[in-house]
Amino acid sequence: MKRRVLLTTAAAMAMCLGAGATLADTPPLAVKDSYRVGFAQMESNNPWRIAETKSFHDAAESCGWELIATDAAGSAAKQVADVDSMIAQGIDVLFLPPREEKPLIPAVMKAKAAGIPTFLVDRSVDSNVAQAGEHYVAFLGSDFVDQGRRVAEWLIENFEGDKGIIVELEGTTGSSPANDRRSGFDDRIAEDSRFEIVASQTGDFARDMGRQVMETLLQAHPDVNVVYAHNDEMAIGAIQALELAGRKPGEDVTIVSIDGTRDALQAIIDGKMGVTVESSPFFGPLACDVMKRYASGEEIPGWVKVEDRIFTIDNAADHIDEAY
Ligand code: GYE
Repeated sequence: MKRRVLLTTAAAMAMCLGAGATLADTPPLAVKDSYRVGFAQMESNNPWRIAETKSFHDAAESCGWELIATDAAGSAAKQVADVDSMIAQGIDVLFLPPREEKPLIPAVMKAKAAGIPTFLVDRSVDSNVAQAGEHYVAFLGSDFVDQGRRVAEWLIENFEGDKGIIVELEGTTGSSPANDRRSGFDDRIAEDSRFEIVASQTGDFARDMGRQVMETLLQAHPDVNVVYAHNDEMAIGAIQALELAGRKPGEDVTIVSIDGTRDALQAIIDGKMGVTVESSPFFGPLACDVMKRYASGEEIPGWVKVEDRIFTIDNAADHIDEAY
């Protein structure tokens, strides 16, 4: 008797899933003129985040979205709650930049359970727990390990001193760009014996915290002559702290970073910063394109990779007008 029930359940499941489908498939998306789209932003405390949110609002107009955008104000718990409320409001599709790798996994799982296809944008989640093509459709974003590696390579080629004493300002603890920008840079720089990382501490991707952490680390390591910040906002904060302490960024301290904000390009033009590897916040058009392709049944790779440029004194002035 028990066996018959099991068989019946299996047969019913096979019918629901249809030919070729498996339990691992992500929810389908209908082809429609207009979509109700959720964009659950994590915070709005820096130009990068503001540019990204604006890019989604612009895409909403050109792509025919009814956009529901929220701001979790730096709280992963609020970001999960924001996704809950979007699910309740009947979104067709979710774009989620997960603030941290693990705490946002419940939001990804709930969206899938509610039949809503999810695209992770700009940051990813822990791949041991949630996978592209199964729990979410794809991750749209940069190769953060490569960004860190390219910063290290620029430093190896351009640093002129005998000994590079490095302070590293890390991004938000537990976030994919902080984890990967650290490993990409640290692994590459370890291959050159001129360099030593004497301190590595989080500045939460924020200018103010970058400045404060730099102030403290300067007292413990007054001989620092390189600062690697995981984003431009912290680099600018570090420049402020260094100048306040009488140091000369660009002369006695080399500042290297990632993003490509207007302030960073200006700092490069002013000779205070050496390099910033691009990490573009303009995800709206890509989100529109990938979503439409998914709806039409096209197979989307698990990682839709964004290619990044590199900004130095050679080209910063050419790009500052388009910067944010
Ligand atoms: O570098 C930073 C932002 O997740 C790629 O987050 C993004 C990073 C970006 O706050 O400035």
